[in-house]
Amino acid sequence: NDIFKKTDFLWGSATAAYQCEGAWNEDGKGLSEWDWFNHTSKKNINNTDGDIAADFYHHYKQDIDQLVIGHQNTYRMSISWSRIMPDGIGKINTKGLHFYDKVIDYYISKGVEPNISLFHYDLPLTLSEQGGWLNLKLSDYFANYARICFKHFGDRVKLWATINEPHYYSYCTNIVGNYPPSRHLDFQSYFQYQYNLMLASAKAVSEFRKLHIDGKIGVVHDNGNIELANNTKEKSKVREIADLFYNRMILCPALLGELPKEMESVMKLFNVDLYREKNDQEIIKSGKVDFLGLNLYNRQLVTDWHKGETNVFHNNKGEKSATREGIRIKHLFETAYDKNIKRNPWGREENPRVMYTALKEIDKRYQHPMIMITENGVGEYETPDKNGFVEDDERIRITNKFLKYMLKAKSEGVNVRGYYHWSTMDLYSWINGYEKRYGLVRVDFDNNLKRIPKKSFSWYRNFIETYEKE
Ligand code: BGP
Repeated sequence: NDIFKKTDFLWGSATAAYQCEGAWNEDGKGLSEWDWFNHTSKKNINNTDGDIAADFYHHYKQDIDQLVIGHQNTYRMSISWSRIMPDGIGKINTKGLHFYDKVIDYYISKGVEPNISLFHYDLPLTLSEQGGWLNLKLSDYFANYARICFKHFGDRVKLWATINEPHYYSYCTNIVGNYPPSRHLDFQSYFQYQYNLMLASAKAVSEFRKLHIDGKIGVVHDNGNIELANNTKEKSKVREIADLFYNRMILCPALLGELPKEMESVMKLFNVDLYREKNDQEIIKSGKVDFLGLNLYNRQLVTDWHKGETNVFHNNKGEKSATREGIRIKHLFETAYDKNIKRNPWGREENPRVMYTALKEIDKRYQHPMIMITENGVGEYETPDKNGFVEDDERIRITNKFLKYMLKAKSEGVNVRGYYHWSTMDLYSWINGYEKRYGLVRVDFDNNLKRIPKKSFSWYRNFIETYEKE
């Protein structure tokens, strides 16, 4: 496996299929849960969809060429399950396979290392109608789809991830309700989803091992640690519950091959009874990953529950009035509000130091795993000048801090081997459609999807160059 033969560190950027591809019904693609949600559901408050998005489906050469100009040597993307298997099981769509063949071959020909996630939220609609990730058969269906991808692309792709953010995906689907099929404060489904997703991940990892693919496979988690507010009284109780709530349903199976020891006792507090099967533990044991992908955006600051009913605070719109983002869980814990920290319009803390604290903590507690920062970035409302150029100084300022903290952790021995900026170009944001921008390259959605590199694009290129010279 020669991923690190040419370089000791991978520098790139990331996208996900639904958010950038468009071509939602082209060349035999089946519908995904997000197609349904954005076309039909009244619970979609974005009032837009990914039908065209950045139209990567027809612009991939241009986007990859641009990435190469930016000195990026890797690109993270996801495969749309319903493009490969329109119903999630059964018939294979060869045109779907062919599209990804073209993309993968193109960037390999340019010296860019593909990093492929098998699942980034866009569940085939047919499977969603059968109960989605609550259906116990899903993990087998996923393993089957994964095997097809490994067999087809495994001769070229050396970096794989099973599932993107099983925790956050479940949080949005089952607690907030802004992802399909929109359940609200449903803790039973929240934990069952994570459990089933990790079972699916483990089964896919086993398939990967059976096929002796010459590569590495990981799972992608969001954020990774929690911090306690200073005035927290019941420190160990809050820490244990919140860490299980946010992280350990994912990190323990992925990195230790076991379920969290405190799982049973914490589940009781939530009045949750997980459906499990006899040999699950064996499956999880054989599903340990080679690396952890970490999507790092913000800190989870928690404290004791004070008063009030269970509630979730989530600001999809990015309204300035947002004061907090997070959750209150009666009798257990709540997210804390730190007045001294700047927030973005979505109410999230701007706190790049979490890059250091999360990396150090995961390194210490989970046996020094190999880690890739699979996403990190800054969402903004942006106004270009008359030439379409965006001077995104805020993005540069904040990302620079994130990167410095990452390199500090690396210099102290954390085995972090890659960084992917979110996102390669502007694309669809799950929570704010096309208003919330993350790209290093602007996409003009009103003018032929024209691509114009932002100030951050050249800044990132220089950062990579300087790192490589040192
Ligand atoms: C992560 C997702 C990405 C991306 C990013 C930004 O959770 O993996 O797909 O969207 O967050 O989030 P948002 O667009 O909701 O601001």
